[in-house]
Amino acid sequence: MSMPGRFITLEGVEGAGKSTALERVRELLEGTGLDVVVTREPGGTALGEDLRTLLLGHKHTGMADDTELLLMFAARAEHLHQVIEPALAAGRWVLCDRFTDATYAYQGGGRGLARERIAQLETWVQGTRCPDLTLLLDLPVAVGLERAGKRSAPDRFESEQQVFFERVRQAYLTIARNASARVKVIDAGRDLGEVGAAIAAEVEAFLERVR
Ligand code: T5A
Repeated sequence: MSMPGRFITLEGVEGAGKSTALERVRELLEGTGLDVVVTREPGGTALGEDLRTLLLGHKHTGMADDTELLLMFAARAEHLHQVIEPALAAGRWVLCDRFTDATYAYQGGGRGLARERIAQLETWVQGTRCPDLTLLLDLPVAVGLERAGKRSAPDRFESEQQVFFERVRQAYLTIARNASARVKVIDAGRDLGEVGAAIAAEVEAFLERVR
């Protein structure tokens, strides 16, 4: 009998190297013959990508924190209905660039919204669905911002001050401490080869566990 689909997410502060890591994880999974759906949040559907444009663009710079939170979950509801749940039900693996941990980190840690408020939406939108494995790429905020800054003009989140990202980072690390079976912290401050090797070790350990 074939294995059921699994849900893997990648998280980290700006410039942690998620895009690079995502490709590495995809290669590793596909290398073992798995059928992988690669997607991202906010986004992953036509409606979600439009919401992403509203969330990351500078057109609505002063949107209320609650609005931002609700738009994140609106995009997530669509993503779950259209992409994630159907793929998992069909036995495919879903590899997602950010998910609800990002909401706890950015809207919770960064913006200061109450954890309970986010948890209510999480239950409403996701039921019991949550990732089976999360790789958290951690590195000092200043290093990440420098890497991200070399790449493109800052989006609405990247325009925040360094202290915002310090809170985001600490929120992520708190999640990792409280959910250590699911969330694996990767030291992303090292060179690409070392980060890639650490990622491979975690993915291989996960494959061992679920097979
Ligand atoms: N958001 C998202 C919320 O607030 N709440 C939510 O619920 C969700 C889901 C968009 C934004 O939305 C927010 C968080 C975000 O601000 P995003 O598209 O994931 O999310 O935005 P970014 O964090 O900006 O993601 P990026 O893909 O742009 O950044 P990456 O993937 O972390 O960085 P990457 O891989 O492009 O690397 C950055 C640069 O560093 C180099 C790369 O070559 C690249 O140039 N690099 C390294 N250099 C040296 N050594 C290494 N080990 C390196 N690894 C990468």
